[in-house]
Amino acid sequence: MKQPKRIAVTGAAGQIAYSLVFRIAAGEMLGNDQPVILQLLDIPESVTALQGVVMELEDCAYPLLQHVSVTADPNIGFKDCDIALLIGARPRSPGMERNDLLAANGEIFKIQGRALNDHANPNVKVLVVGNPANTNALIAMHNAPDLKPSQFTAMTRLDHNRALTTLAQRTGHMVSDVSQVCVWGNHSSTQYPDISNALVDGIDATTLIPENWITDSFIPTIQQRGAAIMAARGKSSAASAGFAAMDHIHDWIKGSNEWVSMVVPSDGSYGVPEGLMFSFPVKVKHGEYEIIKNLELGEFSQRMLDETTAELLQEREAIKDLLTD
Ligand code: NAX
Repeated sequence: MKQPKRIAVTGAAGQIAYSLVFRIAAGEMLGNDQPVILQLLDIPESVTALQGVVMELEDCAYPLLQHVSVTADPNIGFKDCDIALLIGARPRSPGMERNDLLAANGEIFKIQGRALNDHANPNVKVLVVGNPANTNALIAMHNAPDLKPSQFTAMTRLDHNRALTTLAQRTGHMVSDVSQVCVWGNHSSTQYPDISNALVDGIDATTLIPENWITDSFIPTIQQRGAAIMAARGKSSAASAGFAAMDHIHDWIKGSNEWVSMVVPSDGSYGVPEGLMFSFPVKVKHGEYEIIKNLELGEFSQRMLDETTAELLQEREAIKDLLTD
């Protein structure tokens, strides 16, 4: 029997976590031979609700689930964790300006970054889901000086998965026929879902679709998909977000020959300022991701990258007091 992996989940009483923790316990994220310990973290007001989640987890009698703990203290919640899924975040309340939201979340991720630094397994892999995800990850990373920046990532895998399905549907193919799509930049409406290198059944995708479909339909559909789900369901995406988080961690740990999109610290590739948390196309081998280099960016792609980079730089400027090195 393998040693159990400790998985910390913040925002564990929320809707994404509710669609995720049962699947992790079932072995869907790390494999059906990997025992897990779940360390669930939320704010004090939600601890009672979390006790209910624990009872439900227990009632599933998962063979792989060794233990579940509940806390509102990040120093306890992150203790020795191998994987940290930072899902909890402060939602925008009425009258709240964008910068107020950045600051409110910034405080949360500053504390969590420090707690990860001090208490997590030194090789912890961190995925930030809570919005604004790129900048929250930047803050956590800067407040964890003993961990490597490469241990911090944020999630654009949901956007990536949306791009795969949208292209598959448009070309009348299966999702498994589609490869080399990617999402660049911020997990926001400035993100650039890019199919200029995509293949559908080995064929250049851009030869299978009219050019204006990309700009008039594909890009805005992916950029606005969260809002469309909210309008239809009355709630934001949860099951698909939880599934994307599992995809992200699964591929980061187990590897992926296929291109995937991950928000990672920029190494200066494609002119993105070094250290900015930016979504790139990556490949993952032996638990390490590598940004795919030397893709040719046309004028349109470059403009899209510049726009999303400018937004991320503005976000960084708004929270610069929370970045300690
Ligand atoms: P919910 O409102 O259902 O749950 C959020 C949970 O976080 C609540 O239980 C709340 O008490 C908790 N929380 C708040 N502050 C906390 C703190 N300091 N420590 C621990 N827990 C804390 O939201 P849910 O639908 O689960 O979404 C969670 C986050 O994911 C939101 O920020 C949302 O915007 C973001 N999303 C990110 C996506 C991505 O692709 N990166 C897609 C889905 C989602 O929109």
